[in-house]
Amino acid sequence: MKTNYQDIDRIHYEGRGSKNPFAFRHYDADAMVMGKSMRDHLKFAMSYWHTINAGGTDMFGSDTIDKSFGQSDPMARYKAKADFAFEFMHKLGIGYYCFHDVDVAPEGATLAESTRNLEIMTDYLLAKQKQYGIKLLWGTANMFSDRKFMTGAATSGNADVFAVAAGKIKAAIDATIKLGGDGYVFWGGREGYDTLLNTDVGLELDNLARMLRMARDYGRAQGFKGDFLIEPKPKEPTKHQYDFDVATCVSFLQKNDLMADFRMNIEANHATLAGHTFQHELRMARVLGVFGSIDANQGDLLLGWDTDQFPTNVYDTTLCMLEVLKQGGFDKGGLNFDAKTRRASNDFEDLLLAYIAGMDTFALGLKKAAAIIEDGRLDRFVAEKYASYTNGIGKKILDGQVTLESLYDYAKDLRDIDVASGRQEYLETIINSILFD
Ligand code: XLS
Ligand code: NI
Ligand code: NI
Repeated sequence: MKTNYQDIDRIHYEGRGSKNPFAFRHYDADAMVMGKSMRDHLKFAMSYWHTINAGGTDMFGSDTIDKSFGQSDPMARYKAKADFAFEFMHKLGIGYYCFHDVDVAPEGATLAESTRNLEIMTDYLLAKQKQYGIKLLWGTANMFSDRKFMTGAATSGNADVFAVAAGKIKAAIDATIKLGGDGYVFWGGREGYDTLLNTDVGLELDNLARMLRMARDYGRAQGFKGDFLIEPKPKEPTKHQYDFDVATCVSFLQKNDLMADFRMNIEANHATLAGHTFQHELRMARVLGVFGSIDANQGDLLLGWDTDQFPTNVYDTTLCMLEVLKQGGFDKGGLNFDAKTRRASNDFEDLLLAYIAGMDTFALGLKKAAAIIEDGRLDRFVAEKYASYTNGIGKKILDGQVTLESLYDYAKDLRDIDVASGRQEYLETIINSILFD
């Protein structure tokens, strides 16, 4: 199978029978699902770092695909990258993108030089956004790659590093506002530790809170109305990251009085690294009131690291979209493919095929999640499971009309309480029948 990237036209919906690899079988952007178009439900975004920059380097070998786009001069190269990026999104019908500062502009020798380059490039990106009708979903600053961040950024032991990190955040928030971004992400790649023997956890956590507070105050003062997003991840590159999972992040935000401005950017592979399912993290975010955005990918459960694979598991995307539908859809968030093609998938066509796979898997997941809701058996089962709280003593408990003493009196002579079966296997069969019958 050999096709030239340049020869591939825009990707269209051809439906379920199609065997054309460069077509959608499920993603029909204008098709309506539960009263809303698939495009609006899914809000797909392209990750700039993986798609436009990553060349397949791993611990054992160098790049397998050349993404210099024929340019050696740094600024010319970043402009060529942007040209490719927008044409690529246009081919796929993707409406949003996400970036780190260093993904879109060459780094200078100083913060001032890097910021100047970023300003030049955001002018360029803004023109591209207008030309193609594509929007920025979120921006962020890379505070993990450069060697000065080796022991953290906001949580570095070196105050100069803290200052540079703050400056980078300022410049990246400015860029995000200029490009009309709906979110600003904090992924604390190196905000954690490798050993407690050399770490003042209390100071580091307080400094992290100081940084987030300053970012919030600066962004709001500049008129940023979007979400500040924390992206939980338990480990990698550090052994232990402070933003371990949704619940950990929420307790940190609550302690530091930041709940009003921050939500979660939940990544599938980070959830599984934390020992949770993707659905668990989404459910926790929903229940705790911090559901923001999603980094759509999948991990390999046999491996202990972040493989950032394109999502192809329909079961997972179905349960994900079930949570999104129950949330009432995305507010300012979307589905960012924080995913990279495998090192050995090294043609530009593979990039298209990977996005088609991810978009179709989420489109199918959306249809199946809607089918689960329309079917109603799952919701009815859950409603019945908790029915004892809708009247009698259960209602009194929910209404706060009981005490330990009154419950003692109520319960003291109860015998043989009949708790209904959880019926897990039956419920899994319902999901299977909706997915595969
Ligand atoms: C890495 C993270 C990163 C964030 C943005 O594991 O997923 O890509 O999404 O800094
Ligand atoms: Ni991510
Ligand atoms: Ni990741």
